[in-house]
Amino acid sequence: MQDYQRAFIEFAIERGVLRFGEFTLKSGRTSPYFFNAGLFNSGDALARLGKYYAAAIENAGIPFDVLFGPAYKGIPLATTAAVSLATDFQRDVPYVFNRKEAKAHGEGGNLVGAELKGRILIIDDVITAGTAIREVMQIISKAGATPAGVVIALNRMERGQGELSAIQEVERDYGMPVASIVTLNDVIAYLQEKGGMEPQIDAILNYRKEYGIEA
Ligand code: OMP
Repeated sequence: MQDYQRAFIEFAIERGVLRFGEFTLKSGRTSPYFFNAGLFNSGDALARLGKYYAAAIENAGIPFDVLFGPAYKGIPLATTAAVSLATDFQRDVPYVFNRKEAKAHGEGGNLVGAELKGRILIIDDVITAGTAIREVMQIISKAGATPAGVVIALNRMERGQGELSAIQEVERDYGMPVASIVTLNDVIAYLQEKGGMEPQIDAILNYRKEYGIEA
């Protein structure tokens, strides 16, 4: 684990974004932890979050032309990542987001920002079973753009339809890489390093046995 990844986990726990307990997921699974990116809910938190996304984008080295933030949660994520790429990494890249309802007046359509064309890097929060990201892929293919990859905050490392993880299935089906700031393995390693979190670690390991992949 790199220093920025450890710092990110600490930051997420500090902000209450990463929590331990009992949570029902979109997929219906009952999880002993939850990552709520909406709780990065102040100017400072968002600025710091952007730096972590930008570091993960740089680290992943995925060639792309435009950042895309899927509505709603992806919008501030892509925005703050774009700001950090410009200010911390001297890379001024265009970004675009969608609205969920098409607008018939004014500029019209349901895309705001740069044109959704070329190689698109999607910025999102979490992938569990891969349902949300598959919906996003339809927006990109409808626009005639090329998916370059996805960067998320947390890879929960959960199984998809078969033996592969949901993320590996997305990578296979769309022919693009999915990178993350941290993975569940990083979270487990962090908790083990920190100590005093054995019940939470046990619950996560049990959950991983049922829904997770080992890799
Ligand atoms: P999938 O569509 O199953 O991949 O779930 C991903 C979505 O679930 C995310 O975009 C979130 O809206 C939500 N989610 C979280 O935000 N944090 C989590 O830790 C887990 C989930 C989830 O419900 O699986």
